[in-house]
Amino acid sequence: MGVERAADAIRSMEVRGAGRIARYAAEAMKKLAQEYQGGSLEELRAELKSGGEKLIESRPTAVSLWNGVQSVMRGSGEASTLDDLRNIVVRNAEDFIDRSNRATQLIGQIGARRVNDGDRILTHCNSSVALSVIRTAFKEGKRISVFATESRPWRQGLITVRELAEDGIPVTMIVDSAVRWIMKDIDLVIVGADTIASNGAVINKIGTSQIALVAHEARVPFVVCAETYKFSSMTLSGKPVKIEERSAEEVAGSGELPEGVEVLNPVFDATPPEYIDYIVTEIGLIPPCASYEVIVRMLGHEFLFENQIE
Ligand code: RUB
Repeated sequence: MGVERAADAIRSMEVRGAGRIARYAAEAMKKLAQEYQGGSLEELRAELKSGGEKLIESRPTAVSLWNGVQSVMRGSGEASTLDDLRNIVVRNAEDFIDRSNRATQLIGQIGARRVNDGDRILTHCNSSVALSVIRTAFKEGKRISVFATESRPWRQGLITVRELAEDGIPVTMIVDSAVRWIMKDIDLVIVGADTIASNGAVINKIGTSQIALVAHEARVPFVVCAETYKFSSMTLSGKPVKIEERSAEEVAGSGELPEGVEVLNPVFDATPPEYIDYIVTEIGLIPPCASYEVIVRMLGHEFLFENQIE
């Protein structure tokens, strides 16, 4: 798997979901370092830099990708030999992947404590960490059931219902527009995140903010599950989160629309912090207003400002 191929797989959504793409990018950087045939430290450094940039550009919204690549490259500037650089990159990539997998498990355990026996849970799109909470609660013997949105246009809801059904978890699929209708029967909403801004706003699959609004109206707790590498230090240094727009063909096939009709296909939206009850991370359950603290504690001021202010 070359870096170009890995970036294509992420762009085309062959590999998708903020956590998965970050681990996949880390693996691609590791392979690049391991398979480099040349003998020049500077050449490998340049290849890693351009490879990392290609991976980051492949999906512009998920900061997990940026944080994943940064984690792989951390300390690489100090390498004085080719072997040093290779070892740093390989070790960092393996650490990042391990940390990410471990975080998914921990979030499951922490989040499951807030799931009650008999809860009817609504989830949106397909989030591995949100599903980790649901699976853990189910394994603990809680008799839960899940409502999963279809998540047009890409229909990630089909992946969610398949995964839950395979685990024997009772699951019902609904169309996205049925969310307000079903909310009266829901006890808890659990979703994932692609990016969390320093003010606690959560960027996740398009439609998440509507669900949060409806949950707020119905007084149903709205919970976000996210590893700490989904928090964006870039938002702290003032950079807005770019919302990815994908092609019109994902919404309507060719010939389905009259001539001249345009299609807008934004694939993520931002849920304001006031609609979020809490965020489940691997370092604990936090209120959205603690996002600033998470960013600073995980990455540190020096890292933030040395790397992000040009
Ligand atoms: C996936 C999506 C998921 C987050 C979190 O969008 O919005 O909720 O990425 O997923 P897409 P995870 O299908 O466009 O990538 O918890 O698995 O990281």
